[in-house]
Amino acid sequence: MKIGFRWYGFKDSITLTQIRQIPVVSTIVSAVYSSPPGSVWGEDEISSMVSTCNSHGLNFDVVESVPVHEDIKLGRETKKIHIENYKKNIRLLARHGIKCICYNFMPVFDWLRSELSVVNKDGSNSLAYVHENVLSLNPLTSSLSLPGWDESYTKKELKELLNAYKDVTQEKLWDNLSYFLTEIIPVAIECSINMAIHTDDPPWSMFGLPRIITSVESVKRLASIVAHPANGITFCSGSFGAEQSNNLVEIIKAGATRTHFSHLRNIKCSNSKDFIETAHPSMCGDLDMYLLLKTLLDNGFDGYVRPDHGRMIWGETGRPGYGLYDRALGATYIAGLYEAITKSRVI
Ligand code: DNO
Repeated sequence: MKIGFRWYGFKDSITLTQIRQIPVVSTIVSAVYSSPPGSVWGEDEISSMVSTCNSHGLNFDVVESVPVHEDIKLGRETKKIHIENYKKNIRLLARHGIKCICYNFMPVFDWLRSELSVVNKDGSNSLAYVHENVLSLNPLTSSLSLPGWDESYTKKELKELLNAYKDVTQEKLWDNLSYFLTEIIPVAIECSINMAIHTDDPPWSMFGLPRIITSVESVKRLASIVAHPANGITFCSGSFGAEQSNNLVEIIKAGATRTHFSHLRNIKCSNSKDFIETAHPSMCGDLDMYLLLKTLLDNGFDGYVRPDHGRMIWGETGRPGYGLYDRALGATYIAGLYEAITKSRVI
C-alpha cells in the first residue's frame, strides 16, 4: 500500500516541498487541469509534472481525474470522439508511468457539500452537507463552487445540459457507463493501467440527476461489466459512509479484487442525509477507520490510499477540503493504522 497526497498542480498554493515533508507520503495524486474535459492532455505538461514530482523525491502514480465528457454520460452520438480522446489519454499517461486513473460518472456535478466552513467547537472549519439546503439550492442561480466542478459552462449551457439529462434514467446511465467501459478497459489492460471509478459523493441523486455508484450492488454490477481487475474502483469511505444503510465492510469485501485506490476520511452523520466532515481518526466521527483499513488489507488491497478532505485548522485558508495541515495529520494517522495492522499480523 502506498500513501498519496492530492496536489492541484503548479498553481496549487501547497507545494511539493511541503508535501515531501509529510513523512509517509510517496505518491502524488494529480491531473492536468488546463485541458477541458474530453480533450487530449498535453504531453509536455504531463512530462513536466512527472519530472517535477521526481525531483522532489515523489512519484506521480495516480491521476485523479481524467474527466468523462458529458456526451459520454448522456450517450450522445458525439461520445465516440470523446472516447477516442479518453483512450489517447490512457495511452499517454501510461507512457509517463501513471499506474492508476481515478474518474467518476456523476452527471454534471462532481462532489457536493452545501456548507463550506462550519465552525467546530475547537475553532476549526469543516465541510458539511445539509440535505434541506441542497433541496432548496438551484444550480442555475447558486454561486456554490467546489474543486472538481467544471465551471466552463455559461448558465444557458448548464440549463441545456440539465435538460438533456431529463430522459436519462439510472438504467440509461448504467448503459452509457457499460458502453464506455467496454471501449476503454481493453486499452487500460494493454497499457497496464488500473481504472478506478470513484464513489458518487454523496451517493444519491440530486437536482433530478441520476447517480449510480452508491452501494454494494453498484460495486458488483460495475465489476461484472468487464470482468478484469483493470475495471476497478476508488473506495471512498466518506462517500459510501454518508448513506447510512451502506455496510462499508460488505462493500470493501465485494470490491476487494477491484479496489486500486482508496480515499479515507471520516464523517459524522446527524440525520438520515446530513453529515459533517471530521478529523480522520475513528474517535472523531462515525466511521471505524481501523476496521475499514484492516478489511481492505485483509482482503488483499495493495493499492494507493490518500487522506481525503481535511478540515481547515491552525488558521489555514484555501481550496475547500484541500488544505495542507489536516490532510497531513490524516496521512500520518493512516500510516499509523497501517503499521499497527500489518505488524500485529506477524507478532
Ligand atoms: C473530492 C474528490 C472527487 C474526486 C472525483 C473523482 O474531493 O474525491 O472530486 O476527485 O469525483 O473523479
